[in-house]
Formats: sequence, C-alpha cells, structure tokens
Amino acid sequence: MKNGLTSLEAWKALDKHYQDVKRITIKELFRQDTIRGNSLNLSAEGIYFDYSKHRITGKTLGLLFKLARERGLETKRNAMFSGEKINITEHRSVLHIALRAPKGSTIMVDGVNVVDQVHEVLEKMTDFAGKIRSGEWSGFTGKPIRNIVNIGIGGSDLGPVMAYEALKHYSKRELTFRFVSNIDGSDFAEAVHDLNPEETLFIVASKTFTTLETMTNAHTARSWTLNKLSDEAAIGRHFVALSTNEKEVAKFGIDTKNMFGFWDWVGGRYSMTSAIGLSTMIAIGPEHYYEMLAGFHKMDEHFRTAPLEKNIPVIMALLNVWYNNFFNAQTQAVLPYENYLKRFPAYLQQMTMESTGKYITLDGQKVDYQTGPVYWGEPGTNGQHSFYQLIHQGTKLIPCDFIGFKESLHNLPPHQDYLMANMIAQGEALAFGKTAEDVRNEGVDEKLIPHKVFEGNRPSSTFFLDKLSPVNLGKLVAMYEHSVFVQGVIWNVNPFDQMGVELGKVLAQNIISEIQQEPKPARHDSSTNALIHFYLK
Ligand code: G6Q
Repeated sequence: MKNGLTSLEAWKALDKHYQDVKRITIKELFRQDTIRGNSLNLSAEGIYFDYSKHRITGKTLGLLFKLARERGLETKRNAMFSGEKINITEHRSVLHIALRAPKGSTIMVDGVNVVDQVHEVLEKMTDFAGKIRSGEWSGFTGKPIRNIVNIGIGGSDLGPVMAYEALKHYSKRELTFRFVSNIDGSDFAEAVHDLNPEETLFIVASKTFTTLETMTNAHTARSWTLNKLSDEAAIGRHFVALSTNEKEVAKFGIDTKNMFGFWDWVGGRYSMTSAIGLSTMIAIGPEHYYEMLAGFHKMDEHFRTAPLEKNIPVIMALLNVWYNNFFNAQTQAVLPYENYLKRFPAYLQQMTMESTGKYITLDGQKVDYQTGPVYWGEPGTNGQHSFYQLIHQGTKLIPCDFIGFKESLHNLPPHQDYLMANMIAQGEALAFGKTAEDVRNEGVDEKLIPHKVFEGNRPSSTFFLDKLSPVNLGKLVAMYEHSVFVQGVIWNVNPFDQMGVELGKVLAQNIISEIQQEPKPARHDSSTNALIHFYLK
C-alpha cells in the first residue's frame, strides 16, 4: 500500500482479474478466438512482434494500459525525452536518446543543445576510425595498427563486446578486436598473448576513469607497451580514452586530444551509442555505425510517439509486470535464434537487472511488491539442448522472448530454415504442449505417459526481423532500453542509478589494503577473517 502501486484502481482490478485468467489456458484462448495470432501482434519499424501466446485477454491488456496511465507513463516518457532530470538520485538528465538524435535536432540541458555536442564527438570518432581503418594512423614505430583492445568493464565493456559480436559480419576482418574487462590478470594476458605492441591500440573506456578494474588493466597495458617500445612518447600513439573525466585521462598520460568525451547524462549501461562505441565504429566503419544509430533513433521515435496500445516496448514491459507481479514469475528468458547475438542476453542482463533490481522506490520507501526479474538466456538452438527442459516441464513459469530473422547472413541452406523452424516450434510447444491422449495415441507405454506429457500454457513473445543488420541491432537494443524504462515507471524505481554495486567495491578496497599491508588486521566477521587468512597463508 505504502508506495501507491498496489492501491491503484488498475492494480486492484488486475489482481482480481488474475484470479480468472490464471485458470484459462493459452490453448483455450486460441480455441475461443481462432484468429488471435493475427490480432495480437504489432508491426513497427520492421519488427514483427507476436504477443498472442500469452496468458492474457483483451481485458488484461486494457487493465495493463490503464495501470501505465495511472502511473503517469506518458508524462514520464516526455520528461525523459525533454531532458528533465529524471535520475533524481544522481540529479541527472537521462538522454541516451540524444546520442542518436539526428544532426540539427535540439535537446536542451542546462541551456546547451546537447545534440550539437553529440555530433561533434561523432565527427571526431569518424575521423579517428577512418584513420585506423585506412592505416593512416600508425603506431610509434611506424607500423599500422592491426589490433584494437578495448579496456573497460560493465557498461563500458558489455555494449562494445555485444555490438562487435553481433555485427562481426560487417566488420573489417584485417583488424583484430579484443575486450579486456576483468581484474583477473588472465583476461589481459590472454587478450594480448599473440599481439605485437607495435601494432596494438588500447582504447581505455571508462566514464569515470577511476574504476579499479579498468585502471589496473590500463596500467598493465601501459607497462606491456613500454616494455617493448621503451619510450613514454609511444603512449600517445597506442592509447586513446573514452571518458567524461578529462583530468584523470591527462593524469594517466593520455593526450586529451586523443580523448573522446561524453556526459553525465549518459548512464554506463545506456552508453553503447556514446563515445563508448568507438571500437564498434572502428570495427564496422562509420557508415554502418550511423545506420545503427538510425535504428536506435527509429525505435526511440516509435516509443516516444506511438500510443501505448501500439507501442512495442510498452507492451513488452507490461507483460513483464503481469508475469512478475501477478504470476510470481522470477525470471525472463531471452532466446535469440541468431548466433551473432550470443552476447545479447549478457548485455540485457546488465541493462535490465542493474536498472530494475531495486527495492527502494523513487520516494525512498521500501516496495511491497516484486520489482525486476532475472534476465538470462543463450542463443537457440543450443539452449534447446541444455536448459529448455526446465522451461517446458519444470515447475517454474519462465516467459520467453524469441528473436529471429528471416534471412541468414550466410547463404548456407538448409541452416536458416532449420533454425527458424526450431524457433517457431518452441513457441508452439511451450504454448500448446502435448496431452496424455496425444502421447497415448503414439503407442507410448502407460507408465511413461506422465513423463511425456507437456502441460503447455507457457508464455512467449516472438520478435521477427528481416536480418541482423546494424539498423536492426539498434532497434532491438533501444526496444529493450525503453521496456526497462516503462518497468521502472510502473515499479517507481530509478532505472538509471546503481547504488547496489557500491558496497562490494568499498569492502574490496578495504581488503586490498589489508592484504597488502603488515601486520594483517583481523577486523571482519570470523568467516571473512578466515578467508583473508587462508589467502595470505
Ligand atoms: C552501468 C554501471 C557500470 C559502469 C562500470 C564502468 O550502468 O554504471 O556497469 O558502466 O562500473 O564504469 P566506468 O565507465 O566509470 O569505468
């Protein structure tokens, strides 16, 4: 009651309505309305979104849209797009949408048109990416750069890795790309083990330029470079920075001419279209990069302008709320049927879980309802041979997002037909299952029948696009970004801060200083003390 959500008219009505819907099966819904599959779908910006295989009726949707309106979604959406400081815990605007706004448009923050600033940086990135790709930018000894190593973590890593993997088909194959994030020295060691420092460029990607993992890896990279090139002047040819912190960049020894800036209104996990995208631009080239930005922008515009009833991110988010809060679903699976999207679930994990994994509302109160679900997944069909068993016959309700493409990027028949047939079949099997009668008719032994029955009634959405391209990747990412925003609005949490990651960082710093100093103080609980002792022994 205390946060208002559960006392809203629409919420109470949904609670009541759930009692009716929980008894109806998807099979029954399709029996009652044989063209349900033709009506509960949306086509927007080249994305076909089928949401008919859900445990919803027209009334469910009506109530969910009412809930969104009672929560002020449209006003809050406008507030984000107009640059209001909606990240209230950090007193910041939230303007990743400005990063893909076309040149010449206007979004004002504190009296400045940020779109102009965005395009200034984009032009600098374009110039630099062109020089690396053409070989014009050479290393300290005159050799062209062949290897690009992005050093960053969290939001300064997951977007670049995901985008590189997703768009590898469009990348310049003569260049090698590596991504170092972990504080574990193995990450760095493996990334550079076959590289020549003379041909290697390090992109140090850190919004704050103070993150322990990134700075430790950047210093190791510096030593690795100097070990071979033995001249401080080499750093200027082999290191660039992506950051908001000019002072720290200069302190590290990177010429701020080689720094690509962004702004405090870009959240880490929403930063892949800021300067943080430099490795992506070098890999796929500026032209493809601009296409990706155009895809983001198309989805931004769809989200901003489409009525809630025709708005893909809004419907996705409301379905999440429906399962999370009424069916007590704990997780949401994301299952791309496109191998290039193998890091997409990991990318979404951060975007969603760091955004809505919060028990304190914007008003500083503890929620009395569930917030963000766990997002997870793997590409199909691999997942089918590992964890799908639990989705089909386990005791947990796991709504699934299937993502498929009509065309493969490789002309290798019959692969694409088999791949898409599998994706479509999974949605069908999850929704409609297989009855005991069907199994019996196959002549299965009576004792085995219960094991072979599929209850079905397991919900899924399917997203179909023509092919995995830069523009479509942009649309997909923005679609999830805006869905997260809507979920944040419904649950009244701030999807743009991440206070929950701070405590572990502070405690790690304490333990670092303890294990590096003599004598070792033992001032933790007995378990933590014993672990430190074991490590030092
Ligand atoms: C994302 C988070 C977090 C952040 C990393 C890296 O939204 O803020 O994942 O991106 O901690 O931070 P820096 O870019 O400042 O190094």
